[in-house]
Amino acid sequence: MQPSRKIIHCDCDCFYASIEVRDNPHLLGKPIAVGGSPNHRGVVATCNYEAREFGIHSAMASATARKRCPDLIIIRPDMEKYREASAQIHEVFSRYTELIEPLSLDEAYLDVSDSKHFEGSATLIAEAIRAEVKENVNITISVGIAPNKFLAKIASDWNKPDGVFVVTPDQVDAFVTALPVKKLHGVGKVTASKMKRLGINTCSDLRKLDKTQLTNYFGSFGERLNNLSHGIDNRPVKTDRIRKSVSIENTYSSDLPNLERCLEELPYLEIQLAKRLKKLKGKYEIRKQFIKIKFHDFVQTTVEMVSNQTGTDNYSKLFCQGFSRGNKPVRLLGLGVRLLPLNEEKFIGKTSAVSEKISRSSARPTISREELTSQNKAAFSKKNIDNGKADQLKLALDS
Ligand code: DCP
Ligand code: MG
Repeated sequence: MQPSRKIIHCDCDCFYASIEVRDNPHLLGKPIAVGGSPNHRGVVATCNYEAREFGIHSAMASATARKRCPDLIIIRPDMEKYREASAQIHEVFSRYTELIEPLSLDEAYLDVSDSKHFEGSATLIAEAIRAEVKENVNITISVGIAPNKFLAKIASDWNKPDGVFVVTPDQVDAFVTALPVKKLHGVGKVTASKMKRLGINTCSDLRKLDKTQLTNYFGSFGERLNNLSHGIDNRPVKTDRIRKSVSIENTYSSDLPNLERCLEELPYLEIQLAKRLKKLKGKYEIRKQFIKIKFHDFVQTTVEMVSNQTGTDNYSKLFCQGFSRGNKPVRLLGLGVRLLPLNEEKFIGKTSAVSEKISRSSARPTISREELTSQNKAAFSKKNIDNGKADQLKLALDS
């Protein structure tokens, strides 16, 4: 039998909002959100726990958030600041192990099974990380400690904010038995309500079904459900990450009335995409190009084509095709590429966490272009991509 692993999942509490409160102490105790303006179809990126009391959450329209809490203070994101804090946090992690799988700016898995710190006590390592993050970055971070990633992630959420929760190997069985199925990664609203109809509310209910029954009900997810319901998750902490796609999207504060206006937006979107792709240069090859259109009535469509490079002509064609499916005003446009790692062998069997990350990043809110300051507008030139000024663009459009 393999020795039990020690996995820590670290996740900062209301990350962007914590940084804003840290830097503006007069905000302490008040409900705040970080996101776009309610007058420009902005979206909440996150909010502090005071605001969560009003039912506000990430990805909610800022206008709805303001309705739920008229005193809500909405702050525009400052990505530079969050990136800097993120680098400091990840630096703290790296003092305790080399086996780190970063999931986002504020979140990572650490495998400390072989760490020499604190005589290998994962609990003491986690406490030291929390203390150092508080000391160096002046925000709180919650941690979960467990023998695998799935349980560590649930555990970090268990006592949030500023919390710690440990699931020791001996406790796994009891912990999982009582766990509501909606806590399982991959069980979204649709699967959860299907399970409810079947009388499955906890992992203990799931365990009553055998693998075949689970596969009959839930397809290829059935086998994983069977493992999770027994507390089994053998996924390693992966220090190499692969991306399957890169994309950017923009929500417009007033609808784009026709195809011509959509095509006019294409160069701006391409600049942002190019900036993201530049970071991945040499690691991936482009497999496909795709576009996304969300019409004013929220009906959305994506169109893709096989291509090994990005090209305005291709994107124009895709926009024409996508637009013709609705022929109505457009509220959101997106551009992207699907990728293949150049050194594929290195990544074999390492794809699941990436889809996790991608689904998360696609939920990120966009801020309308009309909210750009004139300074930001100046960053809209291909030249500026190379001298770094396009960061302002990203901040304004894609925070
Ligand atoms: N984020 C975003 N859009 C989303 C979700 C998150 O822009 N739909 C950003 C803002 C968050 C940060 O990513 O501060 C980290 O995301 P988390 O899911 O970890 O959320 P928080 O750290 O804000 O809150 P929690 O305390 O629940 O972890
Ligand atoms: Mg967080």
